[in-house]
Amino acid sequence: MATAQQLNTQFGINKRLRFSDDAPVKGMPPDSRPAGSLGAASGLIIAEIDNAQATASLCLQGAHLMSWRPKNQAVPVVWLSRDAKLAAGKSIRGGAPVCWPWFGAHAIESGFPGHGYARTVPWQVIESGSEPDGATRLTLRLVESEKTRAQWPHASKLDLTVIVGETLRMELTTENTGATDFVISEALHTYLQIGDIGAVRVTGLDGCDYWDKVGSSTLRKQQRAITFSGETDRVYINTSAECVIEDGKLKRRIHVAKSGSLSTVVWTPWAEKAGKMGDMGQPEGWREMLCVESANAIENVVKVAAGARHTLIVEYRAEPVQ
Ligand code: TA6
Repeated sequence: MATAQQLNTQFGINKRLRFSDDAPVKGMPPDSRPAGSLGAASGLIIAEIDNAQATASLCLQGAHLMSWRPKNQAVPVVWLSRDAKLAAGKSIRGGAPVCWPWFGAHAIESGFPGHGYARTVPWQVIESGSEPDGATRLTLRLVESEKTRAQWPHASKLDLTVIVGETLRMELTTENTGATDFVISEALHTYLQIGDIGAVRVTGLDGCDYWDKVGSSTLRKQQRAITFSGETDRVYINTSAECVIEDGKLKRRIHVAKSGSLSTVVWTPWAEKAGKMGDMGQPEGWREMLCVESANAIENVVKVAAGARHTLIVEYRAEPVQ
């Protein structure tokens, strides 16, 4: 794998895109760096983006965007747990984990990692650049190995392009490079930062069917906006709708617009589950995050024909509310 110095030579963009193995997480208060974020200790490399419009950080393992803060926002839009840990082969709590080539538990192998392996294996940088509007673009590709092929015996490529500016755009492209069709489920499992879970509502999914995963999985229909008063774990199906998180405490709206995705997952663990997870940040970090995930899951799995490509795209935008 390339070193930070080699990556800076090949893909760095002045001060706007730098690679390091010991980077503070941009957009997060200094005292909230993820535990173990001394990359040198973990051996992980982090890309830091700092342009006129925004700051962001991304761990090359998992192509895991960890934070994003537009410079017109005092508070980051993508949440990272204060207890997030950087460690080889381990998922990072917060940011935008890539769930692929399956979402949730593996359909057959209970020993395979939940949400697939993409978020815990090395990815390599394949391209970087600046957009005409000044946003910073970075594209990474999952590095296959015997381990990945043991869990996913299909010839494929997986690329993630992130475009960091006043909006955050993420494009996850699956290419079937083999001779037989395959089926994936997937998600950009993004943790968004909110003022307090009791002061937000999510609009855009009114009338949509969803699988309620709290307790036994039950099919229900959404009535009006989503508000939160307990553990909420829902997979909305057959919807390409844009969602809006309306944050009454931070006085902002976060727009989540997507294409190539027919499922939207809405999740908060609430107190008891958060306490068991142990890395949601003390004392009540879970109250300051809400997952709105752009996915293809359950009824919406995707068949990628031999030689074909499929791209899931999501764009986040934050705006103040008067
Ligand atoms: O997307 C919601 C969910 O599937 C929840 O059921 C919960 O398990 C969450 O993902 C977190 O999963 P993780 O493997 O990142 O701890």
